[in-house]
Amino acid sequence: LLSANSSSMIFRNLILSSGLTFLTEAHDCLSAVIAESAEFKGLWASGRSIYSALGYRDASEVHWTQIVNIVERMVDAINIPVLVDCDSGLSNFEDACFVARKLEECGAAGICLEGRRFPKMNSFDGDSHPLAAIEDFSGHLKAVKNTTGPDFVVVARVETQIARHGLDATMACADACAEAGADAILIHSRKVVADDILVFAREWNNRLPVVIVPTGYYRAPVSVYRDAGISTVIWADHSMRAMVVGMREFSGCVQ
Ligand code: SPV
Ligand code: MG
Repeated sequence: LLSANSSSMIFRNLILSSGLTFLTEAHDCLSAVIAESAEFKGLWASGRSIYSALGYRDASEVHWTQIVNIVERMVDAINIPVLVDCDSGLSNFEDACFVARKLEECGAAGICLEGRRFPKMNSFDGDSHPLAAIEDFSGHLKAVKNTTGPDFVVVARVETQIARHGLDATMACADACAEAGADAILIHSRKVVADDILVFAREWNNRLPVVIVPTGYYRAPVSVYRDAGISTVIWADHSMRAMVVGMREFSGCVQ
């Protein structure tokens, strides 16, 4: 069993390393164990997949204590670091630091926080994506960094491209996240091609490691990410998708 400190340290080294790291989604203990045995170096505790498994929408409908319980079970069963999808904090601003600390205490290696208002909606749902003001988001990041230990990894997820705010807004948001002490930038896009991500990576020039989620643009070969200097790729909901397909096949409901 990894101690909370060493799992954060291992994860920190992974995202800072020059190679491309792949994290895959896990939503419970079993999917975490399977991913570890497939030799993934780390896991993404995906909000969307955890909520689906519990029968909720990806819209902040699950109480944060449930997330902490699930992450704790995953961490107990494996020896690889877990990055927890914390949406816009899993709670209101006042409680968000407390939630981050609880996740650190239960052995998560880090959390990802996105610049949205609570309650959030999934980036692939609908067309309206109201974001948090940059000062609120960076204040939130700063507060979480001040409450958690020095190795605990805080990934800032920039959603400006999801909200179609353009490159200037994206760079301004990423700058504010870096100044607030974020350890990496997750730049999200729902496009089917990787161009927005690649433009950002070029402009950003690895000021902090860049994390991506190629759910829409999965056809881009991974060599493109390597060449762009991307740090980490998250396969964000793939175990859940595989599970749904497998169960549908078994139960004969594939048409
Ligand atoms: C998740 O897996 O919950 C994510 C990634 O946040 S996405 O669904 O692509 O927004
Ligand atoms: Mg999510």
